[in-house]
Amino acid sequence: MSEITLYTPPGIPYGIKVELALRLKKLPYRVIEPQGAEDYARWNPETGLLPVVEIEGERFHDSGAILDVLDQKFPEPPLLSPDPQTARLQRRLEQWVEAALAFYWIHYLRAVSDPEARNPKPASNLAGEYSQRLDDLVNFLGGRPFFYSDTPGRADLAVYSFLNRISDAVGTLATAEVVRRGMLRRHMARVKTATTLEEEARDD
Ligand SMILES: N[C@@H](CCC(=O)N[C@@H](CS)C(=O)NCC(=O)O)C(=O)O
Repeated sequence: MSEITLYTPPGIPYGIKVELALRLKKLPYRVIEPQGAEDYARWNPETGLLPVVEIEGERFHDSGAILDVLDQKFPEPPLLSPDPQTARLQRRLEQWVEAALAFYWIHYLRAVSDPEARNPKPASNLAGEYSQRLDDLVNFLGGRPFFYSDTPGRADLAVYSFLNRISDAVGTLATAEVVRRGMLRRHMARVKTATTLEEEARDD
């Protein structure tokens, strides 16, 4: 079995997305967290961003590109539909989620690192916009168990990775917004089940 190391700070959506993909594929891995800014540059001299994954001594960066590599090296289960049109929709949704929801993470991180730099927008506006993004997701899901598919793929992992820690980013009301949308709540539960390792399920 390949030796896989995931370099990521804890709790960031891009790192969670990669970790969920490793779990979905039932690949053993270890996680190493950065201890300082120099680790980012050392592990990813090209862009200085994490996550980075090392497989058999070779390093890959950018969560989307990492998922492509995982699919090439470990095809089962695939993270994209075999139907090219569906695969395009899944990739597009992954990109949409990261573009649409990253804003809320940035807002949160700014507020944590520098209270002076808080976004001047009233919180209610932010919550309203966020709520609309969740409605968009419900519409994209339609009646399917997963986005555009009956099996979990990279779009589902992207949505889950942003929404499961969203209360950290926008406050606990944000979690309530997810919970009150039954379709999203059940989708999150399905992704969680699909990425829970057997030994963890036994411990519950
Ligand atoms: N597009 C990249 C984004 C990764 C990213 O933004 N990582 C952030 C953590 S959330 C980072 O490493 N920031 C360090 C920095 O900006 O110096 C991906 O999908 O992996």
